[in-house]
Amino acid sequence: MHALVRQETLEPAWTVQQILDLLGRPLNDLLLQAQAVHRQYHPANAVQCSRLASIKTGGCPEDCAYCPQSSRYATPVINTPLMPLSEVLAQAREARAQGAQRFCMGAAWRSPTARQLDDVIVRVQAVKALGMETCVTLGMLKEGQAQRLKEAGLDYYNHNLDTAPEHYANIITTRHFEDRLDTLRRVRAAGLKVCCGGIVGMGESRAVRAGLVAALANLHPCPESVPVNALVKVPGTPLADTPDLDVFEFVRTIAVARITMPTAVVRLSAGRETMHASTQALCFMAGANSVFIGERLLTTANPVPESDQRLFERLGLVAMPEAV
Ligand code: SAM
Ligand code: DTB
Ligand code: SF4
Repeated sequence: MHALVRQETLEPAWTVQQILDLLGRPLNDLLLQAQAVHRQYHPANAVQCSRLASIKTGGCPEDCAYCPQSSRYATPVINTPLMPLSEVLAQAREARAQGAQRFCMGAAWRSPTARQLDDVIVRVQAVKALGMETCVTLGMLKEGQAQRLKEAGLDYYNHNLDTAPEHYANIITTRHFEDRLDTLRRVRAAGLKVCCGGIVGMGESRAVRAGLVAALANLHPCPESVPVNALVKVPGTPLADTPDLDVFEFVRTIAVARITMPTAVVRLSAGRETMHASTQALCFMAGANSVFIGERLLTTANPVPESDQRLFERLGLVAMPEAV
């Protein structure tokens, strides 16, 4: 059955109101429910580890209000052309040595050209040959491009919904929520695994967070990987001065992602650098079972490997695949 059928013909699996009701539960009740779902579907203490590389940085024509790589904002990002294959391979080897199971390459494009896709394909094939899982995030894909990535051996395509449909135009005006869904359909139709999540802490209401999780959970099938990013406030971006979100709201968002998408790997994604260890521990209790490792995300800082190793030891967590 085509991936679109359920979305267009059947009732959504989750309503926004159901998710709002979950978000409003006492925290302990919500955590217990999320942890019970987690244990039913996943090994209790195993964490999937991915490593990011920004293979083409900055100068992006899009206006995503959170993003330091948009050419519209004066941010500390230095624009950099496509990373040479040798450097990609060096970073992938380092990532593998640090315990990353998956290598994710990001490019600051609205949508890749055919030529740019060729360049990415060479890099995907080389990383795949190291025995790692591969993921790329390149923006919107045109007809046939997802198929080409699949044939090159790509495992995952990352393309986030980022926020709820009704809030999308407040954050990004250069494309529409529906454009994201079109790319996700192409990715699914090509047989690639889907990595799709969003950002919280952009000044949105709880209803918007519920709307984002509903949109993700109602994708059919639901994404294999769901990155939940806490906004990294980069100077120069329109969202740089957004007030901090209550950490428990972040933990609650992780919990509802876990409950509504039980089979997905839920990634405690951007924002860990400034997140206290105890908040991260709550996120793991709420059902997060993936992180980005390595001292950089795309353009911003992430905890250094020693700090994450210590955190895993303190919490008794083990990197996948060793624990599964
Ligand atoms: N240009 C492509 C796109 O937008 O799909 C791929 C790269 S883009 C940087 C990938 C994702 O990074 C975005 O969808 C967003 O969720 C996340 N991201 C970007 N800037 C962020 C920030 N400041 N804080 C948290 N997440 C961010
Ligand atoms: C995702 O959801 N988060 C990652 C990855 N997918 C590409 C990117 C986070 C970027 C954070 C800001 C930066 O480092 O530029
Ligand atoms: Fe460009 Fe992606 Fe950043 Fe938006 S999130 S400005 S599309 S790199």
